[in-house]
Amino acid sequence: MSAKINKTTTGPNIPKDHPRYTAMMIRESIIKGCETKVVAPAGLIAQGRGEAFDYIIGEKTEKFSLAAIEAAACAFLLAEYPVISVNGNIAQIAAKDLVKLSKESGAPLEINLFYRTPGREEAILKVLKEAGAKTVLGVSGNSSVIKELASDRRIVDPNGILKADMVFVPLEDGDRTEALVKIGKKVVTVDLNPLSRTPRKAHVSIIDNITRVLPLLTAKIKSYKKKKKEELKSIYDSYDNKKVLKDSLVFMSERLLKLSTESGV
Ligand code: PTJ
Repeated sequence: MSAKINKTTTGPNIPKDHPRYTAMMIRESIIKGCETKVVAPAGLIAQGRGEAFDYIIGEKTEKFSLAAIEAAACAFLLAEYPVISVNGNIAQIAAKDLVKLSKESGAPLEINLFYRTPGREEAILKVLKEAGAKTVLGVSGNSSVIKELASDRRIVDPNGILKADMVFVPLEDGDRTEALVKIGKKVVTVDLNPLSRTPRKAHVSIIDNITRVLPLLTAKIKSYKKKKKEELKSIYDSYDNKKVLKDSLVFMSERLLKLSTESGV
C-alpha cells in the first residue's frame, strides 16, 4: 500500500520493517480517529472486518478491482453531477487522496454520516480542510432528506447527494446503497467484503482497500479524460458487476486453498 495516512501520536512503536507496517499504521490511525471523533466507535469494527478480507486477498489490488476501477472512472466522467460521499473512516485514513479525487473528477465531497453524534461533522470537516479541501458539502445546516431511507444517512445536502446522478459511496451500509439505486442514482462503492449488501446492490463495486483504490481511480480518471464519451460508455456498458463479485470470491477461495496446501494444514 502506498497511501499517506495520519499517524497516531500515542500508539505503539511499530517498526518500519514490520511485514504489515502499512496495515498496522492504518489501524493506529483509525484508533486515533476514534479519539478525535472523526471515526465512530463502530468504525473500529468496520476496520477489523476490512482487515480480515484484505488479509485473505493478500493486501494487493487484483484484476477484479482493476476492472471495477475502470468502470468507476467511466461512471465519474459520464455523470453530469457526481458526488463523493465521505464518512469517518475514509476521512481519517484517506483525506488527501479524497481531495485529489475530488479535484481530478470535479465531484464535490459531501460528509454523510451513519452515526451522527455531536462534534463528528466538525471533526471530519477539519480533517478534510487540513488535507486541502476548499468546499465541503453536508455541513451547511441546509439539509434535505431521502425519504426512502430510515437511517441518519437520509440527511443529505440539497446541492450534493440529493441532486447527484452518480454517488461514490465507499465503506457503506447496504440500506443507503439500495435507497440510492431505487431513486435512480448510479452507485459506485469500495468494499473489501464482497458478501456485504452494499457491493451486491451497487452498480460498480471495487473489492479492494480504499487506501489503494483512490490513487488508482484518480489516475484512471485523469487518463480516461482523453477518451470520447462513446468509448467511455462502451467500457461502462461492457462492465459486469456480478462477474466481478464472483471473480473476487473465486480468487479468495482459491488463495485460501493454495495457502492451506503450502502451509501443510
Ligand atoms: O462515519 P460513519 O458514521 O458514517 O460510519 C462509517 C462506518 C464505516 C462505521 C459505517 O458505514 C458502518 O458501520 O459500515 P459497515 O456496515 O461496518 O461496513 C463497512 C464496510 O467497509 C465493511 O464491509 C468492511 O469490510 C469495509 N471496509 C472496512 N475498511 C475498509 C473497507 N473496505 C475497503 N477499504 C477499507 N480500508
